[in-house]
Amino acid sequence: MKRKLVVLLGLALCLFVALGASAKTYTIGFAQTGGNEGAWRDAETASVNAAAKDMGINLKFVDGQEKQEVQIAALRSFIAQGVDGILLAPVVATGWDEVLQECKQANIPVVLLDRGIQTSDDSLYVCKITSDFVQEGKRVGEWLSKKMGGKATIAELEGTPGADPAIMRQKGFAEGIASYPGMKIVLSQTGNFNAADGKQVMEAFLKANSRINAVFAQNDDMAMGAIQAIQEAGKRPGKDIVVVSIDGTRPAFEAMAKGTLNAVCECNPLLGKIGFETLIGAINGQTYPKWVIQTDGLYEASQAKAALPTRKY
Ligand code: GZL
Ligand code: ZN
Repeated sequence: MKRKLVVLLGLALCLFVALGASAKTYTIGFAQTGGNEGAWRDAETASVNAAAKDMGINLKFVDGQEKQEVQIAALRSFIAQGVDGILLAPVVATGWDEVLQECKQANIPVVLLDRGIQTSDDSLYVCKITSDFVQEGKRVGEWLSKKMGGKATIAELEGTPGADPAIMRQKGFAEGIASYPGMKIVLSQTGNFNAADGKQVMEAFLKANSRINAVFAQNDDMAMGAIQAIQEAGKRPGKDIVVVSIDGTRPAFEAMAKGTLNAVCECNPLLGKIGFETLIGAINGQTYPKWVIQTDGLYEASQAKAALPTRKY
């Protein structure tokens, strides 16, 4: 009899805890990089919105306009509103310590979504959820080296200056081509991770050096701009000039199917669910490894048609 009572009480307690946990509506602030970036960023924002809806989360979204000061102001407004947790997609890697200290003092956990930061104090954030950007750059660098037979005149389109993926992809690509002395980067400049700037910079590159026969774009949007610039200059992207990039968005797969883009390394933008789950875990006292790595595949043009129907972004 006594044992039965204990079991019943135990069950009741479990039910109470379960109901309590599921009944809680979390208010989460999301400081997105924002601005005029393209397909990848849109896919990530859509993923966060869909997950918030699915999971019954009260989401406060701020478009950071690609400015760190706007994102810092967003974090401070999230603190003032008393949110339960924060997702931050840091537009640049440095300069976050002060505001993250304020979040910590307010007991609001912060999960870094899709980009890391540079700080001497790891305790200022729960973890970063990103792909391995060095690896991405390295893989396309190696692929390009093989494709070009170890010899190419390369133009590089860099991402937003100071952004974690821009820094790391540049490093990785350099590693990927390092063992091929004939692979030479002759021009490298930022296209700010967007198509319009990518196009403009590529136009200037083509005027500056007529021997460019390979382009490494640090994201798909800039690659799309570069492809347009190459076509307008009367050359064939994918043939006269080999183009590789990173992200694996639908426009990139469509370009590969057409043969204007040669290869792409994926970078998963569907981070909404894992972002919220991690944050809610942290709110409830769970700890995580500092880097929750997303794994990516490398695709070349010949695989694009078959892959297109199942692409999720
Ligand atoms: C990757 C991310 C990058 C994408 C770009 O996690 O931060 O930023 O590759 C985006 O397309 O601008
Ligand atoms: Zn983009």
